[in-house]
Amino acid sequence: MSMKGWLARLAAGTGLICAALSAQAYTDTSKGYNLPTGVTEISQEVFTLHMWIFWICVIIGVVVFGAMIWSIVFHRRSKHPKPADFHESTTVEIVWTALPFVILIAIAVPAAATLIKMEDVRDADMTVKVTGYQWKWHYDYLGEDVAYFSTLTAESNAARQLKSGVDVNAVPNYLVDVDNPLVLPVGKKVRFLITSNDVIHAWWVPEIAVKKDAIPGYVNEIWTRIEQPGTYRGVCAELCGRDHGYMPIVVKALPEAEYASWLAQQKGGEAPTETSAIVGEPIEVAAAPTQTASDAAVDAPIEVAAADAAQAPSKDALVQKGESVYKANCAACHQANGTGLPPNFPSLVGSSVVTGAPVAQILQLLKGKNLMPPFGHLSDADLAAVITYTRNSWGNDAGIVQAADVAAQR
Ligand code: HEC
Ligand SMILES: [Cu+2]
Repeated sequence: MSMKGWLARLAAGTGLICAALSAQAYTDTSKGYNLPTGVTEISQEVFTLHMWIFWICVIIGVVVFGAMIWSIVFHRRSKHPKPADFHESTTVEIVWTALPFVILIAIAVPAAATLIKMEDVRDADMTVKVTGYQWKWHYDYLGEDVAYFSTLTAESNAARQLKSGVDVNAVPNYLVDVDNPLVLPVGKKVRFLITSNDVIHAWWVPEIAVKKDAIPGYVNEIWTRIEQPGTYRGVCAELCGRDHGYMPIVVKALPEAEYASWLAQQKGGEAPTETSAIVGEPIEVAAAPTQTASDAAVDAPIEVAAADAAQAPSKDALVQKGESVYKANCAACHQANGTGLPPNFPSLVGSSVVTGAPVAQILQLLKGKNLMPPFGHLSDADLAAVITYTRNSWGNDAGIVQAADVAAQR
């Protein structure tokens, strides 16, 4: 084939591939190769900017490589054994200085406008403080008295363990699902205050175009206004240690009325909503007023009077909730079946601490011990549940612990 024919084919082929890729990019943005267009005004602006700059780069690439290839092919030595020897063209110098300048301005002006908009957190309708932890997120609805942790679902967490034997393709939303998603209203300007409790994390949800570092000692600001109800997933975007890949983010955007009732429910501490069914109500449950904090009361499993059942959960409820708290927080060291990884991580099966007086176990969980980190950041209710779970699993039978018992030791 002649050189010309070959070039024509190459050009046609490249054109087809480009066309196919860009069609793909525009139609299937969530699963394709491109950025998602997202569900906020800003995310759409970011997407448009991205495409605009992408095509500028494509044109520059085609022109530069085109000139290069053209020169290489048509001015090769066999064709032009005696090269032309011109230099210094003022016109060319001016053109190739002015043109990039114009292109950069054409990129910078709209990009700066969007950046300024992103930073403008004034007149927010509500504020959520987002705190990164190794390896989970904490959400605090400022002024609402609603705050909770959001961790990888027990299902994903169990499946990810070495030799879990679970087919991860069968786990829905494997590694991008959490127990308690961040619930936000649609159409409201939500300001985020983003910080960290330990190392640098980054809170990133592509579909709402929010990506901000969470730095200990600093509070970064950003905002969003979600336009479409739905579930939007993200991940921590700053390498933050061993489990960096296991602290996903889920934002659930609800229509305003639904959001309002969800919020009311969180404040009332009512039955867990469907969004938090796995770990139970994410609020810090106030100490149940029915119990005294004396050691006697702690030692003896407390009979829950029917009238107080709403306040102090039953053994079954505690064990059920405790299991998911355990899977999320303890199983990595003590293993799902409680046998631990001796000699470093002791077995909880028949452990004297687990089967002994609850106070010792409560204190060990609140304060930590040697290699075991403290778990004081968990709510009283979660701690009571997980302690009850360990006391009543794997053959252990050592009574229950309520939130008030935990509160008494804080
Ligand atoms: C990072 C690993 C790690 C995690 C996570 C962890 N533990 Fe431990 N745990 C330990 C280690 C290490 C010890 C032994 C501490 C010692 O005595 O030096 C221990 C001891 C214990 C003991 C006392 C056992 C005994 O017989 O001495 C209990 C009870 C316990 N852990 C419960 C829990 C619960 C409940 C959780 C989850 C909320 C949890 N642990 C999470 C590492 C861990
Ligand atoms: Cu992180």
